[in-house]
Amino acid sequence: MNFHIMTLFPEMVMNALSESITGRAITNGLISAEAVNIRDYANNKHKKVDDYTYGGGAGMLMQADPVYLCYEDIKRKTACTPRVVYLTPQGNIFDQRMAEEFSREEDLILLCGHYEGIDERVLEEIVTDYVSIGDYILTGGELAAMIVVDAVSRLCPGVLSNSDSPETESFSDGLLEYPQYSRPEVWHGKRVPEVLLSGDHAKVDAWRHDMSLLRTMERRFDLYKKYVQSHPEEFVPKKPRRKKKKTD
Ligand code: 6GU
Repeated sequence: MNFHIMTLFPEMVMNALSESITGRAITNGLISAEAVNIRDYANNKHKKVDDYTYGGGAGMLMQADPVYLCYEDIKRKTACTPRVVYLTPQGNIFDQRMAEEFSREEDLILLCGHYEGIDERVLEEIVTDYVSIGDYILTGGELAAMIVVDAVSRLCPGVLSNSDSPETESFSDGLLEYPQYSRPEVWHGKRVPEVLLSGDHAKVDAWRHDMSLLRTMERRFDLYKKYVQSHPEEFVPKKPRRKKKKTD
């Protein structure tokens, strides 16, 4: 999968992506990431890419032409016309389902805005997806783009080792992860739960599932409700036991 990030701060993006798991995936050729500097497409000697907004008001706007020329240049390198994700607080909220959908693309363009935004006319022509990472305002789209690239790349084949395959984690089944423990067996007087030392894999799996359910109920009741609705068979009430009659 190839990520193309359109930005005024290419170093910020590349520095983050070249570390850790995404960095290893790039080195191993499992994904590629290029940050393309929109400023390189400014057609004036001062490399200016922003201007005042028509109608007045505070702030500057990124102009249409540099963004468009940058997009056209990226498109020359891709086989098909890629989706263009514009990172904006006005977008659909990014979630695991969206990450899975993006991970099926060959190329993905991420467009990062700055200042007060981007001229609407170029957005109309090139953007296919408006995406937000949550209900708060960032200074620019770069951090949001890095989050999208991170979440999508870990779903690409080979990026994670088998032992931490994405299917066994939070959200793959709509539940939060169960608590985990490593050595030592006792730390600050706290023992590792006995069942995890039992060697009984069925029991361990059942315990982990119960803990996932409990944790999801306590911490994310919205996700818990969804899970109960989509797994009704798990919540069939047991036949009530007949009450013993009091004899005295
Ligand atoms: Cl995608 N961009 C900006 N600037 N702020 C945000 C955001 C994106 N998502 C949440 N807040």
